[in-house]
Amino acid sequence: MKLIIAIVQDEDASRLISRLMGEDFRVTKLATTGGFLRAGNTTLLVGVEDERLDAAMQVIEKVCKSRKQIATTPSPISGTTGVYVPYPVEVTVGGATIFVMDVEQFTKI
Ligand code: 2BA
Repeated sequence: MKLIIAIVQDEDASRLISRLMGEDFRVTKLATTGGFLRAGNTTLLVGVEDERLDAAMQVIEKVCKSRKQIATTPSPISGTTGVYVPYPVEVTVGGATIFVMDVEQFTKI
């Protein structure tokens, strides 16, 4: 068994959960925050049998879109002054950041 940890944009989360559930995957949704943008994103935990891993990955790939975002992020003016000013940055976020892990044990009690 594998555990998919998929970090996706909030805009894609609802549709992705519906699609995964529709294909009989089990999903847990976590409200998370990206370290760089300090903005909300969604992390999904999906436990899948090895033979269904590819199918789950295909659903994620189909639903999740990459988007450009302008973000204002704090950055030091100088390393020594300790003064921080916001500045705009354009970043491309997603489609999805995915970790796939081997599951040592899966138990429901
Ligand atoms: P954030 O950390 O808020 O990052 C949002 C987007 O900002 C990233 O999109 C990337 O395009 C950009 N970015 C991140 N760190 C950067 C940096 N140091 N310099 C310049 N640009 C930077 P994605 O790569 O698609 O990541 C989307 C979200 O996935 C991230 O949100 C974070 O929550 C998660 N993530 C990505 N890689 C990760 C990793 N290796 N470990 C844990 N979480 C990760």
